[in-house]
Amino acid sequence: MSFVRYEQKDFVGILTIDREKALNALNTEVLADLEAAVDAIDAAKTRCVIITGAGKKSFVAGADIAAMCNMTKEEGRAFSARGNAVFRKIEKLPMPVIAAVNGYALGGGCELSLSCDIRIASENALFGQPEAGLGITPGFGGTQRLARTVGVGRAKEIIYTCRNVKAEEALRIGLINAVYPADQLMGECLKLAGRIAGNAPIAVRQCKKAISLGLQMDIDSATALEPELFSACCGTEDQRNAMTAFCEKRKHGPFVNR
Ligand code: DAK
Repeated sequence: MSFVRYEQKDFVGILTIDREKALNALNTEVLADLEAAVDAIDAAKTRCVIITGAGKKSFVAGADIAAMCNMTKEEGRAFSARGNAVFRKIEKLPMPVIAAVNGYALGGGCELSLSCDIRIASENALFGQPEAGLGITPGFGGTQRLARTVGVGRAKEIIYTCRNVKAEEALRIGLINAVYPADQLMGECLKLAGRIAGNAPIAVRQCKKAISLGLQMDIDSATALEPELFSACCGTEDQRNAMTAFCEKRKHGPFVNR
């Protein structure tokens, strides 16, 4: 039995981490299933992915504490490298990924949400990096992506104090993009995903690349990257059709990903 369910709704892939009795905590089996599910995404027909947690209480309550209890230094290094590799794979998916954060997003859960492009949360969502209180550091990219998302000072304060961040504050500090009542979360995420999927897939993917790669470069290299990604869109069927339709003052047809 897999700890990750995958469902395809039109152009949107929905990935649900399903280990509800442990609040979807990540152990090696869950990480393996997550990686297999990510690897199996059909990039040709998937224009946006949503990641969420099973149940009403938790997105992911962190890495599995019981599994980490007696880790040796070598095992700790391997576990951290494993999680980082899977989360980086999610971050590098060609299409946008939305985290539908439906409750606890602690430790590895917060880190998983940070490897997604966009975070949408329910009102009961709770973010935090409790690792220092457990005698460890965040090991799945939290020290890097939280600082890049909310700024260095805020990230350090959240990580050093291990305090939890409620959805309302998460919205205020830019950790999430929007917050909705729990029963509306999935509907709103599907709406957002549908809106993304309604745009030219090749162009959206080049936009993701431009932002994600460009942010890691100096401004000269980053602006030199833009013409390359722009030119990759030129001459595609979708670009020609959309621009011709504009010039002829009519609506273009659906995008075909060519
Ligand atoms: N790990 C394992 N089991 C967990 C879990 C977790 N992170 N969170 C919850 N559970 C389990 C509970 O043990 C409980 O199991 P049973 O007793 O029923 O068997 C079940 O889920 C329900 O949890 P509670 O009974 O505690 O539910 P409550 O509503 O009372 O409390 C809670 C919910 C989320 C506040 C509480 O469960 C809690 O504080 N959980 C731990 C949250 C946490 O500290 N998360 C961060 C984990 S540390 C690294 C690699 C990775 C990482 C760091 C380093 N390297 C190797 C370098 C990442 C670390 C983390 O994520």
